[in-house]
Amino acid sequence: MLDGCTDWPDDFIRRYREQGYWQGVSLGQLLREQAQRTPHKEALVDGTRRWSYAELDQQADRLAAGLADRGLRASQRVLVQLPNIAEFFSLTFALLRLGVIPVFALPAHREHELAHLAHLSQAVAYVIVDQHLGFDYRPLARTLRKQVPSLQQVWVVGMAEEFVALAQCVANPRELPAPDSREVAVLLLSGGTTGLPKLIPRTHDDFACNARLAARACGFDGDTRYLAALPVAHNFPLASPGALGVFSVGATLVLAPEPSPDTAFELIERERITHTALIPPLVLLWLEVAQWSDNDLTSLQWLQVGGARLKAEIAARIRPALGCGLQQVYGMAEGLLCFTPLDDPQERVFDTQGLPLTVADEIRIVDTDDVPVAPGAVGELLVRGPYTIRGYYNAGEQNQRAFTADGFYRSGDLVRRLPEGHLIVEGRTKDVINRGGEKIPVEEIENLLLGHPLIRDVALVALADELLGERSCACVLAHGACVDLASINAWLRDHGLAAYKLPDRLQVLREFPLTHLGKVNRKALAEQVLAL
Ligand code: AMP
Ligand code: DBH
Repeated sequence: MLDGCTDWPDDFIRRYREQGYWQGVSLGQLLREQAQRTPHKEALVDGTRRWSYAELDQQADRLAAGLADRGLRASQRVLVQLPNIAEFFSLTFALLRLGVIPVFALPAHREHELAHLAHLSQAVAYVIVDQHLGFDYRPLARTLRKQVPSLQQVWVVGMAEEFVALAQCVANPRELPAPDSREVAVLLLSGGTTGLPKLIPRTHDDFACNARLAARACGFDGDTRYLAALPVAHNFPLASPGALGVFSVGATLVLAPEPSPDTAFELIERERITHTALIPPLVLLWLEVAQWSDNDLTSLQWLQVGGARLKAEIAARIRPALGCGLQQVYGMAEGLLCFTPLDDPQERVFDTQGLPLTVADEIRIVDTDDVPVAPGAVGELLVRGPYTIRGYYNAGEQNQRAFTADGFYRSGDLVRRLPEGHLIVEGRTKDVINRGGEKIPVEEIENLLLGHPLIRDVALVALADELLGERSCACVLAHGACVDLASINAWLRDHGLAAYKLPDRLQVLREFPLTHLGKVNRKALAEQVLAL
């Protein structure tokens, strides 16, 4: 395995192969096999461009040959920062076929994160688009080149200026040795709202397993038309089941340049989209716009929602407003994926984050001493399985903390398990405000406040406090009329909340700061409120 990565122990490797989780096929081969089965089927749609499976396969081969001519070699890393465009996939499959490892940055990342990623991965090249949504990536490339000596080449989709156009990096396809399926295929970014991202090595075998089984859990088949509204560099729309899930069943991927309802609703109507995936804040936006949109959304069968806890009140509004079913997705780029089964009763779909994808996902729910909690009690989720990593890339010391001695990943998520196995995410280990020793469960207060008629959305954050260590601030987006702390707290008390859990402060805002993927950035929010 690639240096700096932690392999599974031999007995696990044997078991995952015997049980068919790992099929010994590289991701590049998967596309090839699909292109042989359904060459003329539409693989992806990007604006007016429509590529069949044969075309996507060939574009990848031509780029692979051209990039090999430019000196790219197996196991080198390439920093890829592309939005939802067709070239994301021709390039990715080209790199996969060369055994070159893409490091997927999000389009929203800037110098600070990119320099970190380039250093950490020792990337030899950086791939960008000239411009996207009004942002020019070329000045960013100039800065990065100066900062990171390993970055020798910059390839640009579009106008390259002093760099090299990706369109120039093509050559006649030639036979290339297929990479070993046990090798690292891609490096994903760990999310989290604090600190700089860590790199997550995913192998061909484990990532293919991830996408194939997720596609099955979501009912993808050849008739599926999936809209990628979230940035495809992220694990959710990339492989959970996302684009790779689409390609694993010969379905069609439609790319949206950004996830606004205006753009997405047009595409859903025009492309007869059947499935798409969102994070909760976008669900809210889509629900609001759907009220007055006259786009025809009737083709939409399933909306997958994940990335952060979806509130049951909002879950209940999805079918009435959008006319489709809800599937909750609880996942992490480190591996484990959970989905609510498509035939689950409504209360399970609204109130749980689903079942782990496979019986081989070993789940432990533990207290702060790593002792398993009683059945049904809340604890930290630890996980081990055929598509969950055993270590971050080049992160010896962090790995000591993030993994147990027997290879379980410490998710940092607080969950509980229902008797049937469904997991409910109750928060993160740090998602409790410790108010002078009294613990305030953030989600509980947020859920309550969400029921207040004047509150549209809410995030409860911890503010540093000399006396108490931390105190709580309810940051709210309000419906027009004014809200104040006294009336909110009176209302919370009326709803039976213990006095120690009442927010210490209320801050009405026009919007929340978001992470690059669009989750509420609690750290930035707390800083913003403190600065007011
Ligand atoms: P990331 O580190 O960006 O891969 O984010 C993974 C984390 O997002 C998980 O460990 C959870 O904390 C959170 N997450 C993902 N999906 C859900 C969900 N459906 N409900 C609650 N939290 C989620
Ligand atoms: O939040 C996530 O990282 C996430 C959510 C849903 C994820 O990685 C995934 C599905 O694969």
